[in-house]
Formats: sequence, C-alpha cells, structure tokens
Amino acid sequence: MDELKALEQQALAALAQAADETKLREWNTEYFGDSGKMKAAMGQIGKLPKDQKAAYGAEANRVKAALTAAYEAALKEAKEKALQASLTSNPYDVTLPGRPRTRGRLHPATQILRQIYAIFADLGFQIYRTREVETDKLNFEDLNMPAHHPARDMWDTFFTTTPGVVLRTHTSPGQIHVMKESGGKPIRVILPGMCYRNEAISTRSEIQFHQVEGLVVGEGVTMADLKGTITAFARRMFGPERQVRIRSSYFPFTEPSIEVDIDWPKDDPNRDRLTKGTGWLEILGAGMVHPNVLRAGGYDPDKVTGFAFGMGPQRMLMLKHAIDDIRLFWQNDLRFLRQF
Ligand code: FA5
Repeated sequence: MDELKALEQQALAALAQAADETKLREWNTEYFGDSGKMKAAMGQIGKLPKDQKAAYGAEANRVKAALTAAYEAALKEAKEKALQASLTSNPYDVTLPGRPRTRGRLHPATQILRQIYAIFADLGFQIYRTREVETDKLNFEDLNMPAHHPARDMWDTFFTTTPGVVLRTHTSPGQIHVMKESGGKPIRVILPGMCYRNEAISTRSEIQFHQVEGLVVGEGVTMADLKGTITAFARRMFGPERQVRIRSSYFPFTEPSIEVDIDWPKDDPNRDRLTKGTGWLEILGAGMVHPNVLRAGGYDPDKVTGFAFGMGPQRMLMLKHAIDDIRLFWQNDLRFLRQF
C-alpha cells in the first residue's frame, strides 16, 4: 500500500514536470504503457495473500483513476496552451473574414457581339477581323472618297502623327481587305471591331464604339437580298414585336444607300429624349457596293454585285434594354455592368 502511495506521489510530481504534449505522452507510456509502472502495480494483486487483495485492489484502482484524471486534465491544458501560443506568435488571424470569390461575367458589348456573330453564322456568314489603325487610302480613297471629297466630313477623324495613317472611323475599309484577299471568289462575311471618331460625345454618340461590317459579293446579289438579310437579323435580335424602318440615305461607297432604324421601347419615359422626338434610333447604314469600291477590291462590277452594311452594337444594346446613355458602356461602373 505504501508503494502505491509512493507511486502516486512520484507520478504526480513527474506529471507536473511534463511541459508539453510530447512529454505528457511519454509520461503516459511510462505509467500506463504495456510495461508501464501502473500496470506492474496492478499485476501485484495476484501475488498478495487473499486477505490483502481487496484493500490493495481498491487502492490501486483509486490511484489509477486519480492518475488518469490528472493526465487528461494536464493534456487538455497543454493543448490549449499550444493553441494560444500559435495564435499569438503566428500573424495568421483566424477571425479575419474570408476573401469572397467574385464571379466574373462578360461585358454587355461582348455579349451583344456574340449574339450578332451567332445570328450571322446561322445566315452563312464568316467572321473576319481587320486592323483598327488604317491608311487614309483604305479608310477613304478606296471607298470612293478621294482627298478633298466633301463626304469625308461625315467622319470626324483622329489622325496619327504619321502622315496618311488614321484611326479607322468605320469598319468599311475591312471590305477592301476582304476583297483583296478573296481573289475574285464570292464573299459573305462580317467584320466586327472598334472604330474611333473625333465626335462631340453625347447620350447617343461616343468617340470609341464597335461596328460590325457586313459584305456579300457575288453574281446576282440584289437590294432584295440586303433587305431580307437585315430584316431577318433585326427579327432575331429584337424579336417580332419591334418595328424596323428602312429609309434611303447616302454613302459614297454604296449606291443606292439606306439607313435602318428600330423603334425605341414604347413604354420608356426617355423615348422622346433619346430619339429626338421621332421614336426611332438608327442602328446601321447599308447599300449596294459602289462599282468603284468593287474595282478597288479587285472585282469586276460588270460581272458581280454586292451589298454591305455597318451596324452599331452599342446602339442596339441601348434599344434592347432602353439604356439612356451610351457613355455607360466604357465607364466601367460595376453598378451598371452587373445588370447584364
Ligand atoms: C458608317 O460608318 C458606314 N461605314 C456604314 C456603312 C457600311 C454604310 C457599309 C454602307 C455600307 P455611320 O456613320 O452611319 O455609317 O455609322 C454606322 C452605325 O454605327 C450607326 O448607325 C451607329 O449605329 C453606329 N455609330 C456611328 N457613330 C457612332 C458613335 N459615335 N457612337 C456609337 N455608335 C455609332
């Protein structure tokens, strides 16, 4: 019995010395392992005379329970201490809120361009990209506008410091590129891209905007094909409810020329302001390709005809969603962009 008491004292003293979890586990092996001291003490029971067995056994069990409880309490405290230490020594603050994962989306301009591509792909058009910096020759001259032609005034141009090089004012010079590369073969393409004009910025006009040019060249292409294509496109883009208006117009590079309007949403309170009281907003210019332009592209106007159009995706977005200011598209205001 005295040995049991001594063992308890010794074990408790050793436990008090064990500074961390590793030391505590070593202590546990020393006393409670397979060949541990507590097990050895329990083993003594069998060797004792019968009359002492009960008292010894009871005391041994009490010591075992006391040591187990002391060990578990010490282990818990050691773990707590280790956690506190790691929290204060480590700058990682577990109470900081997590970083939210933001979900991206496509810019509305990209969305509408993709819708336009899909519709024209269904109509059998290929997509063709051309440059945003152009020569004066392709932006104007090859499009039937020689130097000093008054029609150049329709496009307020950004000139570069290199003479004869401009930021393209429309996607129409792409017509010449495509014709030259097609080498006389029939053409059915759209040419999307950014255009630049030195314009007075307003609710309907930006100095930077997308256009999607269209060009079809081949034998027997007529104005009826142009009207059919534009009407089919507008039905798909705006739905059967919206009205399409085709009126005659003038462009030096098409003859005859038209412009196409879509009716502004009827229930929108900004309708009058944005359509200058007409109820219509123009989305594109178009026409039958002028013989001089076919010639500039290497095609023979006696053998083939063609139609072309140049549409404004930002204007179409305004019409689709009743957006009252074109400047919103490039302001990068997330409150606007998140609505799409
Ligand atoms: C042209 O640019 C001609 N190249 C279109 C064309 C192509 C005619 C082929 C015939 C044959 P216009 O300047 O009207 O035309 O522009 C065409 C469309 O681009 C407009 O209907 C409008 O939707 C859009 N657009 C023009 N200027 C701006 C601007 N400042 N901001 C936003 N969109 C514009």
